[in-house]
Amino acid sequence: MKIDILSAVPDLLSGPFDHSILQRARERGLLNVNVIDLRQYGLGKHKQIDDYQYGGGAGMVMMAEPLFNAIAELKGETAYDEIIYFTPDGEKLTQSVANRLSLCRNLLCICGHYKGIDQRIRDHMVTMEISIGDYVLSGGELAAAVLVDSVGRLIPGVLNDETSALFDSFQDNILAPPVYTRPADFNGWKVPEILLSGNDGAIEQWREEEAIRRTKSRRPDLLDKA
Ligand code: 6GU
Repeated sequence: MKIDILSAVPDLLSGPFDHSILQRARERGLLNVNVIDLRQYGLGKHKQIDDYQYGGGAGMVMMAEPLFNAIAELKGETAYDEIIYFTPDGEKLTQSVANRLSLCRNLLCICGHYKGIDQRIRDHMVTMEISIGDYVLSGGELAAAVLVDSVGRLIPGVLNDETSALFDSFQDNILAPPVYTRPADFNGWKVPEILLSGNDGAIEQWREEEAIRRTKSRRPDLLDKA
């Protein structure tokens, strides 16, 4: 999968994809992330990309023309499955949205700043609008990083048996059970006896019970969907 990210602050995206699972995905050629600097498409000698909003009000709006030119050029090179704009009024990013996007070939992500982007770009060029939660970020870059991480790890071939997504929290709307590693006694804090028993059936049953208990107490809203 290729994910292109159009941003006025590309530096914000220089670190997050260089580690762990996403790094492996990139090394294996399964994920290719490109950050494109919107400023290249800025207008005039100052490479202007934002302007005051019509009707008055505080805050700058990202102009249609630089965005249009950037998106048009990128679309000339790549057939995108979705052109995604990150905005607090978008569709909430859930595991099911991530699952769906992980099957795409090419995505273009547009990161807004200031008061957002000119509505005409949203109306005519964007195909999907995503929010990562009910709070306000100062720009779409961190949301794009969240999307690349949540989607990238689901690309077929990225995870192996050990890191399989099948047992993730949310994959079936049940939270994951608690996990432990050595030592079995740390500071007198003990690992549940059952996990040391070697009884695979009993362990599996314990994990299921704990997962459901955790979901009931922390996220009862999920159980209605499970
Ligand atoms: Cl996707 N963008 C911005 N700017 N703020 C957000 C968001 C996105 N999701 C939640 N808050």
